[in-house]
Order: sequence, then structure tokens, then C-alpha cells
Amino acid sequence: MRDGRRIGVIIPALNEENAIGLVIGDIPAWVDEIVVADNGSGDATVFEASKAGARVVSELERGYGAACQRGLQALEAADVVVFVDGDYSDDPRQMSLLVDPILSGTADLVIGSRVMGRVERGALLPQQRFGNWLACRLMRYFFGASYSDLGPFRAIRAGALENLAMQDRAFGWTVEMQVKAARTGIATMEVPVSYRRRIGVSKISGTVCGTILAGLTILRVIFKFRHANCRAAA
Ligand SMILES: Nc1nc2c(ncn2[C@@H]2O[C@H](COP(=O)(O)OP(=O)(O)O)[C@@H](O)[C@H]2O)c(=O)[nH]1
Ligand SMILES: [Mg+2]
Repeated sequence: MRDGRRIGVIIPALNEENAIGLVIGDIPAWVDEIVVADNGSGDATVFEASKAGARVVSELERGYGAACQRGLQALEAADVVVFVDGDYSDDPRQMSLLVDPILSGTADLVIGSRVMGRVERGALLPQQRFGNWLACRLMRYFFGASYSDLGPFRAIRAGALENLAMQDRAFGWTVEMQVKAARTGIATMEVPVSYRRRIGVSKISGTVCGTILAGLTILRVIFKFRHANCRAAA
């Protein structure tokens, strides 16, 4: 509990056996529930996550969004939901920076911006920086939203998240949340967070295929909602 509210954390994870225990270990004691959404890891991720004290649920359909959705279904009762990756790039000890603006009523969605924070050398690859920059420019142009990053470390009021009716099953998850937040006008802010080089092997930005697929998915989501905007205006 923090400030009388229940805080739930969701960690989507795929083959993060060396990192997942560290992530869970650094989550503040005031968090009520930690759910690791395993996406069919072939290593000891499930064992390590359980050992570190998280509840583990499995999602057989591959995809970041699919895992996040599964994690959400598994949360028992949270007033605020926090998402954090399982590779130890984000620093879970900074979680209060994301949660507190929601508890004080300042924001409904708080994005941890790596671009505004301290990034360890090599932690954000050039293609990631470019992809983030482009996506944020497009979101500003189409939806008037001022974001600097699509950072995965973020917190949202549970009721607001429900209203967003999230759909994306893959890497469009983060951008979909931001686009929908901008379109529905929920109070959104960014706070600087630090970002380290991940432990283990990247499945997305570190591979050519992963980068192209994630980039296309992100653009598809932005243009899908832009199209919806045009239809509404017609
Ligand atoms: N559930 C799920 N998680 C994934 C998948 N691919 C990657 N992840 C997790 O999503 C997070 C981000 O992936 P990562 O490989 O670090 O991507 P990068 O940060 O862009 O290099 C990590 O916690 C991964 O374990 C997937 O298909 N399903
Ligand atoms: Mg990562």
C-alpha cells in the first residue's frame, strides 16, 4: 500500500533468468502485488521469478502486449498499475517517481522517459532513439501529444487503464497506451528515469528483425488511430 492505495506491478518476461530476480528484488516494499507474465521462456525465468517472490502467470501467445494483458487479468485488486521490463534496464527503485503523481491526483498516466533521464552508454541503441523520436513526432503532429519517449517503465491509474480498452498484442502496446491517452485527454505526464544496459540478450532492439517488426508495429498503431481521428472529423 502507498498512501492507502493498492499498487500492482506487471513484468512481461521472455527468457530473463539472470535479470528477473534483480528486478523483483529492487521493487519497493510498498508494492502489494507483483505479477510476472511469462511468455513461454525456455530458461529458468519462471523458477527465478517465483523464488524472488512474484506470482507467475503464463501466456502462450507470444507478444509483449499479450503478456501485459495476461498480467492485468491476473492482478487481484490494484488502484495503480505499474509496468516494468524484466531485463533490469529500468530501475524499479525509481517507482515512486511514477506512482506518486497518480496518488496525488496530478496525473492518470506517468511515463518514465529515458530520453529525459540518465542513460548508460550503449543502453539505448541509435535505432531505438530514432524510433522513439519519430513516434513522438508523429504523435505530436497527429494528436497534439507531447511525449519524448515510448519507455516501458510507466504507471497508470487502474480505472483509466480500463477505459483505454487496450488491444495490441505485440510491441504496439506502449504506443497504443500513449495514443489513446492523448485522444481521450486523460492527464498524462513524463518523469525522467534512468536506463541501464540490459542483462541478457535483447529480443527487440538488439536484432535487425526485432527492430523492423517493432518499428512497423508502432507506426501501424499510430496510423490506425490517426485514421480513426479523420473518420471522426468527417
Ligand atoms: N512477454 C513477452 N515479453 C517479451 C517478448 N519479447 C521481449 N519481451 C520482454 O519485453 C521486455 C523488452 O524486451 P527487450 O528484449 O529488452 O527489448 P529491447 O529493450 O527493445 O531490447 C523484456 O522484459 C523482455 O523479456 C515477448 O514476445 N513476450
Ligand atoms: Mg530491454
